[in-house]
Amino acid sequence: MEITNAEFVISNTDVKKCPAGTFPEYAFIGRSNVGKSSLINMLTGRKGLAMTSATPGKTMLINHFLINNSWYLVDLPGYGYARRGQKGQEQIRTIIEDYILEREQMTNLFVLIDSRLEPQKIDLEFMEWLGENGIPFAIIFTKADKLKGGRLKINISAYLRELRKQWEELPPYFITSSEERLGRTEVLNYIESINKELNSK
Ligand SMILES: Nc1nc2c(ncn2[C@@H]2O[C@H](COP(=O)(O)OP(=O)(O)O)[C@@H](O)[C@H]2O)c(=O)[nH]1
Ligand SMILES: [Mg+2]
Repeated sequence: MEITNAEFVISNTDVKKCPAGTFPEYAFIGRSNVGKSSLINMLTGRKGLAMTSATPGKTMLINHFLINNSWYLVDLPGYGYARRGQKGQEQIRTIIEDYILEREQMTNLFVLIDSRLEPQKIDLEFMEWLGENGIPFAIIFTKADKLKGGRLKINISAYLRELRKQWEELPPYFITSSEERLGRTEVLNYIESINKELNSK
């Protein structure tokens, strides 16, 4: 799939104010700094797209981008950002949970994981929560270009090994680098295959 059109539609904190209609939504989430904005820009091929909503103070928002006039890419607030303080983090949690649990158009969630790091408790617990609530998700390992030699493979294998302790069947996963545009085709094809499946129903 090629992205021929990408436009910012709306930012808000209230799931009820998200766009009306039935277009499927693919949401992106992860810890702050995991590379979410960069990935969204890389996937859409629009350098400043995710930045339009990344001005300070707006980072707690649900951002909708309409892609090819047929589906939405949704940028969710990053979780686990200690500098926001306890109250800020709880507000974020409510926004995220409301969107994920209540938004019927939410078709697939992409959970971004920094490929350089060991499995983090916050991410594992978040995915466990997704499983408990039957939320369809896939993993996107980010910043693959930062790992040299065999390190990338070793880290991904270790991560999958950790996941197998929790999951009988592993979620789909993608390895990406926004810097090198790695994984772009794979992620977009995955979205396209789900869109096709939805259209055929
Ligand atoms: N080398 C490299 N750096 C990246 C990549 N993706 C993001 N970064 C850097 O990581 C930092 C955080 O990225 P950003 O997209 O703002 O993360 P966000 O907070 O999750 O939206 C920035 O300095 C980016 O330039 C990547 O694929 N490769
Ligand atoms: Mg960002």
